[in-house]
Amino acid sequence: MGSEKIASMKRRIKSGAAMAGVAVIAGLGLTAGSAQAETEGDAEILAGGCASGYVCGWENSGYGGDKWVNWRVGGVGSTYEIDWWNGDNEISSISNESNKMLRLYANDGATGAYFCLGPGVDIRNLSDLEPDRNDWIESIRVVSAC
Ligand SMILES: [Ca+2]
Ligand SMILES: [Ca+2]
Ligand SMILES: [Ca+2]
Repeated sequence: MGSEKIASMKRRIKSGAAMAGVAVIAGLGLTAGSAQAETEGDAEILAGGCASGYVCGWENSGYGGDKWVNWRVGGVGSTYEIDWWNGDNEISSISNESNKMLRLYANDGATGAYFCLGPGVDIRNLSDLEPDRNDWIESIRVVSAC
């Protein structure tokens, strides 16, 4: 209950900052993309810059804005805790560049509702999922099967 309240407060605070920074973020995105072009393959570029073996999650749809999740995916059973301030209930696009099946959870500590993201799967806009999973994910666990 308390954490949901904080999350929605945080969203309101941050949305103002995001609006003000739109033009700057777009410019940085272009720079980052061209820098990565020399070291990564086409698939990683198309997914907005996520290294092989990693799962990445962005603040905005289209693999844009702050990349709050950039985790080198561990073995089955390992959990990644998205930071409560930098990422919880903010992820809008995600790219699984690992060969592992991932569960993406509504709450901290791999608890609550979840959905699965297969190996190599990218979701450009989590709002496209049914039900809507935009600004929803709080933790990630590696599983052997969904
Ligand atoms: Ca979290
Ligand atoms: Ca977001
Ligand atoms: Ca959530």
